[in-house]
Amino acid sequence: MLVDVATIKVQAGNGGRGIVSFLREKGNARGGPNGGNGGNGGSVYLVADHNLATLIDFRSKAVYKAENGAPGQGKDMTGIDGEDIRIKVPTGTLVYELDNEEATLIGDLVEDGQELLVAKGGVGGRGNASFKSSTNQAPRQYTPGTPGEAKELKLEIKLIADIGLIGMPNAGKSTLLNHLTAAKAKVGSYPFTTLSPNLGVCRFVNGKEAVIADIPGLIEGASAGKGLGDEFLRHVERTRLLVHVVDPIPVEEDVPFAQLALHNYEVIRKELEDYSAALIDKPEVVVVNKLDITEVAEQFEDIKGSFAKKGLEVYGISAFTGRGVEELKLKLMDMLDKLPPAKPFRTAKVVKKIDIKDLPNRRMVFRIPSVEDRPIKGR
Ligand SMILES: Nc1nc2c(ncn2[C@@H]2O[C@H](COP(=O)(O)OP(=O)(O)OP(=O)(O)O)[C@@H](O)[C@H]2O)c(=O)[nH]1
Ligand SMILES: [Mg+2]
Repeated sequence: MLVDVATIKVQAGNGGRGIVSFLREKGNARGGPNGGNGGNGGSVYLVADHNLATLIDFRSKAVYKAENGAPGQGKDMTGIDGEDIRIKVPTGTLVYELDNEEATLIGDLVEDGQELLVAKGGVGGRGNASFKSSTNQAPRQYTPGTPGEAKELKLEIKLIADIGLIGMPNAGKSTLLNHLTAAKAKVGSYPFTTLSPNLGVCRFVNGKEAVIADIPGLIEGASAGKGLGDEFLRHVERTRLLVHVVDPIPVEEDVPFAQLALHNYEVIRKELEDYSAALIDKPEVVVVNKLDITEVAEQFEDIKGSFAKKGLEVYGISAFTGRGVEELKLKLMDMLDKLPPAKPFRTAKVVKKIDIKDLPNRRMVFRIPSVEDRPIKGR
């Protein structure tokens, strides 16, 4: 089964502390302050990679930690920055921050190589050298680094495709995908052959291409968990249009094809509606499949008529022989041309990397007492 949801923890590195140090060399007993600043902690980024298709790797590892910044050193040396880590996720991953059961969408990695900063590394503290001023020639102050951010994230893949194929099991969705694209999706004469989404690329006569997603079949009650449930619908949420594949062949002999086809269509529409308002409003092309079967061909005019009464246009095809598929392709090409491009749910922003100048709050300044400051014991 496709693993398309995962929960992970990310922990950025802490900033290293600044240190207190003075120049000590022969002939210069009271050298100036030279305690360096701490290094910045490493940050955690997510990076979209189209080579990945699932979130299965996230099941075995739960916490992703970036390195801490090193403390500052004498001789004005800044501590070494902790290394950032970049975690690869499939393109099409939505990232939610979890906080007390609440999930807030913080990014949507829709393009290959897109990066999202998910946990910012802590800032290194200030060494005493940075506190030197005309009035404070021998500062003994330093600041600790700030802690790195820690977050719990929910990752969720929503495939990025132009067209989604939906319909009941056995309607011929995978057969149609294979006909329209070079995909080799499994086809079977039994329901629920497809267990996880298949993708293919269709090339149109105008030279443009469209990504088509074929998802597992839906049945009545899918929104209540029947069959394989309706969670796969998330993979057609981003599509620009749906192709609803209708199987007109009745299981019971005496039901007229036309009546059954429309009934099946409406059952699926109800499931889409229960899933989300956005899906029911998506542009749709209705396709009646299996026109190579004599009875279907004979009753196609009736089928068309029953849909027309509801104001719906249908395309008759045989995904098996390819009949009507070229016309369908032209229709899809035309519709896609008029539809806006797929939009991400939220643009992933890469927050600027941290800078040592983002100095920590003044109140965090610590001071190492000098020898003179220390109370003298026993007096
Ligand atoms: N005669 C005929 N059979 C077809 C046609 N299209 C598909 N089939 C057959 O119908 C059965 C189901 O096809 P699939 O493509 O696996 O159907 P599906 O909609 O992907 O089914 P699920 O993955 O189970 O949801 C297979 O036996 C196909 O060979 C067609 O145009 N004509
Ligand atoms: Mg299938």
